[in-house]
Amino acid sequence: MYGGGYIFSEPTKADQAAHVDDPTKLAEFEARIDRGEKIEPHDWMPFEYRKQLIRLIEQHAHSEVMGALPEGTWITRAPGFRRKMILIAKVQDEVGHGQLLYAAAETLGKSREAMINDLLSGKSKYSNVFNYPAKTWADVTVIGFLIDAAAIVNQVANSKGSYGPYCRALERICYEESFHLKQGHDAFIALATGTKAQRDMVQDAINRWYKPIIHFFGPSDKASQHSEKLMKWKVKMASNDDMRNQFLDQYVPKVLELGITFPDPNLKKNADGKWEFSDPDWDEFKRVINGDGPCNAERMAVRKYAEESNRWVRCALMNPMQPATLPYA
Ligand code: BYC
Repeated sequence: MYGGGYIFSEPTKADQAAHVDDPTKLAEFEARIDRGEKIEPHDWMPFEYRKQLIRLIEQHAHSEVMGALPEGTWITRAPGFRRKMILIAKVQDEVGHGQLLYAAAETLGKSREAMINDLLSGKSKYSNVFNYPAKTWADVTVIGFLIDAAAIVNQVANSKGSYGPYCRALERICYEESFHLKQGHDAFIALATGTKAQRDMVQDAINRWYKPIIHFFGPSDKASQHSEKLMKWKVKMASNDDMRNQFLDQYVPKVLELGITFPDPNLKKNADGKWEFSDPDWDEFKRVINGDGPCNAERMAVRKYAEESNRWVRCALMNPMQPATLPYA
């Protein structure tokens, strides 16, 4: 349905458990990684490296596409024509990022159709943050400013990683995200320096988005299942806690300088440079990433509707020789 002609059959759990990589090839591969070389699609790679990359890039692609939804609902309601035009362009960019990332994941052998099916069936995850509602225009400014900033911290680090197609996609995405961040910051400042009602609205949005943003970088390093392997193979270039810390370092001051506060009395930077914060309720994080957040059902319903109602476009593209049934003009 999506083209590409890739052949991929999901390995069974038994196949995975039985798989052993050739030790000589594995050693050569790891030496390449240690030398900082890029791995390309035609190169030999360990089974687990391929599997982890598919998981991570696919989740990232889904996050971009699902991430277009909360902001997308505000296009018609954005305040003024200028903000509407900017938001249309931004939402379009996010979907384009999904396109780039699906293409990068396809180089590893999983078809786009299989990825979309796994999203729609709930098998694949996507970023926690897009399962929260964008209730007011201030939420859109928080997404554009702080979620995009958080994404940039993650993506700039990982664009220096080992898998060529993912790194190149991330580099391109980061250029666009930098514009998104600037527009989000600009819209955030406009509210934070506006009337009392506008300031209250932006404070309320920060109060609601603080926890999901802390969750965005994933569980603590101690609880992270995949970090060790991914960092060894330079897919992840910084740990979850380090990325979260870098984000807090860069962006907490930018919020506080506008007189907006965070709903956590324990948020502070220690002398060792590490940020401390209250327990952000990791049970809530687990519920949200496993399908039981405030907006999971709604987001999936919208995605399923789009998939179904646009099926005819994909069918038409897959069959260019179909004679036209209507005159062209
Ligand atoms: N949300 O072992 P861990 C954007 C899962 S969109 C959901 O630490 P890992 C934008 C994790 O998958 C860009 N699930 O995982 C778009 C794993 O579950 P599975 C969003 C999460 O992979 C529109 C389990 O928890 N960015 O910028 O080593 C508008 C254990 O975690 C999350 C990306 O997608 C989460 N937040 O590290 C505006 C970046 N965190 O798979 C903006 C790509 C963890 O075993 N992803 N989980 O079932 C990554 O870099 C990494 O996956 C993470 C987690 C750092 C997020």
